[in-house]
Amino acid sequence: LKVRSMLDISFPPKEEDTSNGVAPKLGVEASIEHELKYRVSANNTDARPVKLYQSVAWSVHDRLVDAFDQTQAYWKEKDPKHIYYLSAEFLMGRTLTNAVNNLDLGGEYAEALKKYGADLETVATGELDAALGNGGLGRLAACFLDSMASLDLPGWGYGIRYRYGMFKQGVKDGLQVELPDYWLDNGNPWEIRRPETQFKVGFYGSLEDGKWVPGEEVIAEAYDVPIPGYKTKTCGNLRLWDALAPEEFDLEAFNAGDYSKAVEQKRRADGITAVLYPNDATEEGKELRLKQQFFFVSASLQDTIARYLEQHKDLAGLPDKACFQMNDTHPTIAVAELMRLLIDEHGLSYDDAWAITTKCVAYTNHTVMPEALEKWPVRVLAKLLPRHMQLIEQINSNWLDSITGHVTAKVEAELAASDAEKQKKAAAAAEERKAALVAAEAKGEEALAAAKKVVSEEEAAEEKPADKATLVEEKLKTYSIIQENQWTKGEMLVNMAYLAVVGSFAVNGVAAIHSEIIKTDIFPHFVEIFPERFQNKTNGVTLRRWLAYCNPELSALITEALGTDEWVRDATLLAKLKPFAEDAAFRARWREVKQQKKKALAERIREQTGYQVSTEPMYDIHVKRIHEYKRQYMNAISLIHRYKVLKEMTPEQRAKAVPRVVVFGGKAASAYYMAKKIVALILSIGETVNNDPEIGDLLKVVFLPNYNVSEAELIIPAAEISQHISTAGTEASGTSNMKFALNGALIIGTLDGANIEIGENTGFENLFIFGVKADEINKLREDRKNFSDYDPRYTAALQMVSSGVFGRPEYFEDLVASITDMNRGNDWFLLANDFASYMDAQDAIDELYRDQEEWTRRSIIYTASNGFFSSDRTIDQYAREIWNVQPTPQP
Ligand code: B1N
Repeated sequence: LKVRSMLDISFPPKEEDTSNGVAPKLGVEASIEHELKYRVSANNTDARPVKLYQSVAWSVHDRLVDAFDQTQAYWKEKDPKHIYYLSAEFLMGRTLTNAVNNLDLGGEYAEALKKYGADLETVATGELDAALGNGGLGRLAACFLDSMASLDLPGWGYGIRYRYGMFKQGVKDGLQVELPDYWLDNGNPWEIRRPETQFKVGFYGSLEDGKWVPGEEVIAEAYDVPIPGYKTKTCGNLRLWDALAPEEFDLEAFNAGDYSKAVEQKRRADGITAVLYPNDATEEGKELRLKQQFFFVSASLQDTIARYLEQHKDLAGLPDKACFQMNDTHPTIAVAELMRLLIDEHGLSYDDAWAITTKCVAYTNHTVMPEALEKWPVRVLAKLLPRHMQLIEQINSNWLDSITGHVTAKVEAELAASDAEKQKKAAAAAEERKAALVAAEAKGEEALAAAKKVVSEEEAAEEKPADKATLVEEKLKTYSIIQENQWTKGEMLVNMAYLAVVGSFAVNGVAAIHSEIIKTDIFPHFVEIFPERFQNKTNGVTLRRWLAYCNPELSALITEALGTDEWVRDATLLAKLKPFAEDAAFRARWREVKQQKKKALAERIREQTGYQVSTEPMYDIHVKRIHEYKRQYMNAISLIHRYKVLKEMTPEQRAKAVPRVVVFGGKAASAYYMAKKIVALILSIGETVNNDPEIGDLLKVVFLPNYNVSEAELIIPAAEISQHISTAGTEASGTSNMKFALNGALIIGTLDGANIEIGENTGFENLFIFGVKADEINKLREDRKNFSDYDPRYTAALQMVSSGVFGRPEYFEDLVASITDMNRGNDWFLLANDFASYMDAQDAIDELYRDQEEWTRRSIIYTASNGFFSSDRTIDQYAREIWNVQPTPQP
């Protein structure tokens, strides 16, 4: 439904080939000048760096628009099947460097900027990060867009244009503070507003004669963000939706003199796209969040169907032209919304609509953490989306009907199997009872009476026949999309992951181990019904941003060694680097690059924290969202121990110690109590250790605030060791592990997520692997130890926290309790179990670092071994094995 009418203008016939803007006809230099003068009007100001950035960005923008228009026109003409990547998050970071280099204009822009005495790298820092995501899940979506365009795959991302992205993290009085991230502050040259593309999205209301009459409507308006592929003509699209109040309602209210009603509507619409929820691998269950989800899903599906119907009549053909990949459960309402659109708006039957939906929709699971598996109360869904709730009930009842036969057969088989067993047991029990009676009889009247009572109770219990119907009903409940809340009895919940599995033709996990765990622990009963639906697609990262552009020095070295830069497109070529690991001269140059990147990080640390760190020590990096399962806390405890050991050393011993700079970074969700305390603990340890004159350069503990994509681009190339130490079985994949490995950082990690596949590719002997395995976790959780059994180093370190060595002992009391007190967390993530082997791994790291030749050799092996983790490989697998979408490059 296009709600805005266009003025009736006839455009002149399109020119052949390029140029619908002015700037591309100008050379790069002239276009920057043009933008500086006219777009940002910098001539009479002291052309501040931000203005120069803006001009360069607008100049690049015009070139992007050309590529974008041509690609989209070509795809429209060829009409290939498209992939639509539905995601509540796209963590894009900065765009300038990526766009310039993907368009292969790096040389030209560098040349043009000389006139201003600037280089591209510096100009690029004028851009604010687009942080429309929390962490790995959102960044993965951004990497996927880059790979889709680079592989010439017809595809769009669909999401939300949040006006406030992920909060800015500051540090005040040793605590995290959250500041608003108004990323659109300087304007955004990378988006194109499309006021001509608007759709209505309804909420609330009621069903009248089976038809949904929404009680509130907002307008979704499109913004397009061109996504240039790497050295290809292809330019994909990320379409983000903004929410507007419907004008006709506004007008009505104004006319009726109801100003406050009009304002209220605007406020409600604004609220939908105002801010990204800052939760990573947790969910809050807020109604506004569901509103956001439905808002962008509905607009995206309406948009796709509208474009499909421009070129096709019969919606039965939709699955040949469109596939919707749901990035986690956040867009899962798509299953119900696609059904509604097909049935209510386009007149299809339920069965036809279901056949189409289940051929169009696929689902990626990103977590097994129970608190992140979305479950919406039926009450909330029925109020906000009454028609969708009705459809979900119908979907569920059809689903349960379809498997009743299977479940009944399963129950019968179980009954039969246990029957023989039971009979055996019953016979044995009867024997026992007989013997007991005989024995009791010998003891006298009183004992006999007591024994008879026990016998009759036992017999009664045993003879209760297993009621098949009840068993079937109980078992069916475990398959049901709608379930009772196990904590709040009586409250019914919609399990969005189950809805996703039932509605999708493919379900995948994001690393090999994770894809197994979802089959065995999360969806085992669904696997029984459709085993072929479950797949693995191991995550990947784009080598453009995460190696070529963030580490140009290392890239130049790789290109020189391989004699080509083709590895940027074909990451498997990195394997050819292996022999260079044996070349001492090459190793020296490799080390030089690392030193250079360490220097840049040291400079950043000084700027941001005031700490002066040397570039000589080992750079040990632990950056990712702060979460108990990721165990930054365990690292912190190990550092307390390290500090204690250093303090106790003689000067001679200290001279032999291996110095380290340990850098932490990561945001704690604003409502995540323990995570915020972990940040505070790290800050406090740094405060004590870094100011201890006895320690000097032997140990620095730095918390670098506001970890985000741009900081990561600076930090990762500087790392010598990186930490990925989640409790086995909890981190679905991890993606920074891949980035670190590709930049030649060694890994200390558990057998979790993609660490395992990195180990397989690199050779496990080259990683520092420690800790218990995923399949031991459940048992270990059951028999957690007493505090007194813990490793003495661990106990002593915690004692130091409690006794106030790092200040604020009361503040850290419940953090300590969470891993030592049976009733207050009880060490759910098993820090105590892994601590000793973690320390062994740390010792091995120190030992290896003494041998710089061997260390560098391994570093090169890491880069050479991990081309597999290019998101080009991941996307190629999605395209072939799930989407059935073909590369469609322009000639
Ligand atoms: O997705 C990444 C994985 O590499 C990480 O291991 C995984 O933790 C991450 C609710 C999430 N899983 N779930 C989320 C994010 C936001 C939210 O509101 C859950 N993020 C992940 C990419 O596969």
